[in-house]
Amino acid sequence: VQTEENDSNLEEFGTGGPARNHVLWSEIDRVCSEQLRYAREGVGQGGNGWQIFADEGEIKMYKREEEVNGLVMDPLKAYHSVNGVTAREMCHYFFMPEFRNEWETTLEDCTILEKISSDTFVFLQTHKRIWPASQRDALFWSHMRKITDGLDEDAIDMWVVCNNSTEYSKQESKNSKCVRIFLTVILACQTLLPPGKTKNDKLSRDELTCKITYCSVVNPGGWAPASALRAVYKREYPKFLKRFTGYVIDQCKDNPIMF
Ligand code: 6CM
Repeated sequence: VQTEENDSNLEEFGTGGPARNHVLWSEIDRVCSEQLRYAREGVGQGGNGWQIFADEGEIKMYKREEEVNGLVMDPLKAYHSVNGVTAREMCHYFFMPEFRNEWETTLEDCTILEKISSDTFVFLQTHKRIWPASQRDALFWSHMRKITDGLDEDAIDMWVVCNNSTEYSKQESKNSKCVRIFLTVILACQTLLPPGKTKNDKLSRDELTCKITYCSVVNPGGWAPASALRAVYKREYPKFLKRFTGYVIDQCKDNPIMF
């Protein structure tokens, strides 16, 4: 039987593989580690500026209000927990571009500029214009990896996807009126099983729990009215997290479990 573990000829997905020789690799590796450390930091008891702005069931969303030269750059940290899917499945649907249009409601166009390796791509994404601001686009690398250290005590595995803007590819906007945004995003997921169960047991999907942390910082790249931008984020982030996780649960429900 060929498995990912015993076949050294197969590139091991989630370890960087051939991306390790790429000029962006040291940045990708560093930013992923920094973002993971940041995702693991809690939001405290309100003393350090995190304010809760969405609290619906398992979803808890926090922001810190920050402006740089009048531009809103509020960091966002969100927590969620869903049943029926694994950490790898959650990250797979976030990372793979063929599914993005199904859950990403702000997207107008998504182009892959470079496939660095099976777990590392460079994207140019054009987002829908939101009145009264100019249209925005983003050029970023995206990397999915398996995390083997520092897992929560109750977790059996962990996967992350990290997206970070880059200027390495000097691709012009598809629409000359677009303003380029700069983003840093991490989706960090851990799989939990009922006590005593392992992934080698025969499991049903209702025994799976996926614990999610999502962090993002978006620099709007140019002027956008602060109150309108905050109103957009307040509406769009909970919508994104609900829609995205619901989409993954739905896609996975009749498929074999992927760890
Ligand atoms: O992380 C998310 N999606 C990823 C895959 O698409 C990726 C993209 C992030 C882009 C986030 C910025 C979108 C907002 C652009 C509009 C700004 C216009 C301001 C006008 C105000 C009046 O990391 C999910 C992103 C969910 C965003 C709600």
